[in-house]
Amino acid sequence: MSTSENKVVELANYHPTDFVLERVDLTFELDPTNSKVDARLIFHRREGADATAPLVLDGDELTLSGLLLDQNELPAEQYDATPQSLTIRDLPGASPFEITVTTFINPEANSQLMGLYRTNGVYCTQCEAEGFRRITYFPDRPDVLAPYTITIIADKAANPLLLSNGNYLGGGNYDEGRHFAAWFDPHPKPSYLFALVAGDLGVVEDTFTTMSGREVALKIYVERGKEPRATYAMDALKRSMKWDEDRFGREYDLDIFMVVAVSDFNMGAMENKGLNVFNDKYVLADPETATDQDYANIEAIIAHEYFHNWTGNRITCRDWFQLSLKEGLTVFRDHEFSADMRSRPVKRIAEVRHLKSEQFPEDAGPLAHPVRPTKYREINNFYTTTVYEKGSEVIRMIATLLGPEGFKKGMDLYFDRHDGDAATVEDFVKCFEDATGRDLNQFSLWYHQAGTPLVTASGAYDAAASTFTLSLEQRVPATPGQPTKEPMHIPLSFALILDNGSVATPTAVSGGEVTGDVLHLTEQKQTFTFSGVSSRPVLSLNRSFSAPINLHLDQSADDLGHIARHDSDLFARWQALTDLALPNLMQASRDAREGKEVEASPALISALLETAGNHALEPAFRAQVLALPGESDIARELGSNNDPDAIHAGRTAVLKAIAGAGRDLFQHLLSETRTDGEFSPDAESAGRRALRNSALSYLTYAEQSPSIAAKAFDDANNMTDMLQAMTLLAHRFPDAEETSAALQAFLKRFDNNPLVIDKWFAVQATIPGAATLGRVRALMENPHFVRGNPNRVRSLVGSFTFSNPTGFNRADGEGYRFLAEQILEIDPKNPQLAARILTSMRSWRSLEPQRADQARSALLSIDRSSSLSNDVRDIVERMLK
Ligand code: 0A1
Ligand code: ZN
Repeated sequence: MSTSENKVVELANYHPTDFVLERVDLTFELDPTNSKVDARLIFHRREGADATAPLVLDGDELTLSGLLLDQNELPAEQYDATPQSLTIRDLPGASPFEITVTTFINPEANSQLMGLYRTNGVYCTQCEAEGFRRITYFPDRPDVLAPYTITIIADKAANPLLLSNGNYLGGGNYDEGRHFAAWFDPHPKPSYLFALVAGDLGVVEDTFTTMSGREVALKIYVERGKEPRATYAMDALKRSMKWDEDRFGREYDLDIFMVVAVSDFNMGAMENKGLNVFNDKYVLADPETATDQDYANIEAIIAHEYFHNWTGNRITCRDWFQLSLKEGLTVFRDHEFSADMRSRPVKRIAEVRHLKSEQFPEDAGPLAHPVRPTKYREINNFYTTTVYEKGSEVIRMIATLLGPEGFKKGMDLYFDRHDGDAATVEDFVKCFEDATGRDLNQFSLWYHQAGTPLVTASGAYDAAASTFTLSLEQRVPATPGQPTKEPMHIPLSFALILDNGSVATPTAVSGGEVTGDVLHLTEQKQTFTFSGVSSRPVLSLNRSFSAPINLHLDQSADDLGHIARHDSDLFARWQALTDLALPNLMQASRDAREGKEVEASPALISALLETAGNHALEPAFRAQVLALPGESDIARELGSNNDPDAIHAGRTAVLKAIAGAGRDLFQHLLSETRTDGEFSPDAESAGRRALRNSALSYLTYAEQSPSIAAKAFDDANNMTDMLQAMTLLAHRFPDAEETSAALQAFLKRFDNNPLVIDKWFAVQATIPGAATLGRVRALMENPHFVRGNPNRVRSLVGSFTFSNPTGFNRADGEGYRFLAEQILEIDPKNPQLAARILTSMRSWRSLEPQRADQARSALLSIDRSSSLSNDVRDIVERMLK
């Protein structure tokens, strides 16, 4: 993983292993710099496998210290060991044999955070995707499943806690101040789900009684003193367990379920069987230090990892090409969970915003790949928004196509048929075909063709014939390695909305399949005709974002306004208002670029203010509407030759015009949403805070003075309000005295809380404008900037490169040079982190020529380095192709 090998792994070369792994027995003697690992592995040769094939085990930076076959030492000529592999020849035929491998590893020196490492004095593992091979030589692939017995021996005073997967077997004192614990996981699992944690941690405990009446012990381990901040996560866990029983009929299957929060972690969290390991950012929360977004993230990620117990662990992936089998499905499940816990339409709006701002650019750029790729050079680079979020959208479409009952039948069959398997995407789709009889052959192209389909639609009403005709055309853009595409099966939810707001019920439809309110677009061009439509309807298309597409449908401001007022689908209302705003924002960017005066459309202003002041609508929805498309959304719509400064200037001018026109309303909203009572993180209260904070944001445009944001900062009694006020101060009035006072006060108050310090860095890294690079460089010298901590690096470097379009894309190219410098610095220590941050340049080709040139030079400067990791090498080469 860490070395820059040139190996491409291809799906077409998949073969099952020659040897079947029956059992795994691991003994760890933990030491910060020299931990001993004894791995006893029982294998037998697979029936029908080549009788002379050697056993080849994977390694990564390993040294072999001992090797036994059935307890006897092996002669040197029978095996070859390198840091990357252990090959053993002349092994028995069908009868089982035992291999014992001894390795020594250095957890303290493991800065990649893959395999066994130490974080704040705690031993912890991360094995997905290929981290287990950094612990011992092993068939480290997801289709090798076995039950594991684990013994952990460690110094008792420093590590009172010794945890691994499965159920606790027992433990006791060992020697010289050491003690041990043994765990057994009866559920056969692949090595990527192995976990070990040892250290001294605090715990929050609870229990859950499953639907069949079994009591499960629940434990969330956090740094000592932080226990009160883990109670929300515990509540989210219990709700997740109950929801998975109610909605999917899935029950938990061990005596204990544990979550451990650590502060150094490359990703969000990891679903190790019975022992989830979390980035503490997604566990710890209290009103003083966590925002509403933090609470929502914790709820979603706790659920996501828990749901993996069935979709990922009980049924795992045959190979890493099938990653979306577990990730797309588990994201779909966590989205549905959050929708049930919160407001479904508001959740859907947030999902689609995220999909469009993260996945659509990936799918439109040099890193585009199918949900089910066919080759990779570095699997760590495929934990992408395409595999996760687009993968989830594909499953949502299956649910739309089959309806709730058909979908449930297919899921039940999947759980029945594949429990205990390492399965494929084809296996999954087949379950829905077999359960419902529906042919999903064409639909499966969603897994195999990359790129966001563009659907162009136009409607025409014929009053004399009482017909409405809808012409549709689809085109899937070329993507790397896929120059031409087949037409897809695109389910489009629709409504024909009449003048009085009711929905037309046509007497007949021709031109293609329509089921309920879903149109099936299956050909490149298709025309649907609806008969018996007595007056001109307004077409609402792709309601609830039933398909992850770009839709071009020319609609008048009046028609969009009609949808915004009348559609029963709140998502469609939000979409209509967005469609009203986008052309205005795009024109504003063009005008700003040409030095022309920017105008805000009166239709947009009145529609927004009407929605903002409409008490019949939930506050969270109104806040979503007021948060107009962002600068990156505008850049995406403009498509090419982008000037981020002009986009920023144009958008700001439109916001100011809205703020000016809506000043009274925003002031009214501010006082109306004031709450002095106790903080509650529930969705409704969070929605009220969101509306209040968008009103505040507009007022800072209308007032032109920092005083209102400074007052909000002083008055804030929770982190959501405080962070928003500090962000408004810093972003609108970076040089004001009030701003430096607030930043200083914030740092002083929270300087012992790393997760809050991350916010302090991120707010400053995202101040718009060219001057921010200097500020970021200065912040890197701040004693709070800890290079080895991924959260901190992401909060400063990542926030700057991903979320500061004007600062990062400075016309002089300094932002790109800064990124190149940082990548080369981070890469030798943590290649995964470096590669991920580098993807912030994935849309460089859509910049105007001067910036694009500068971006290319920076990428080339990375490419020229001779010592890149495989992770960074893979990304930089794909981006330059
Ligand atoms: N399976 C995890 C994501 C994950 C992937 C790789 C990791 O390696 C550092 C860690 C976590 C999930 O979907 O939550
Ligand atoms: Zn996942």
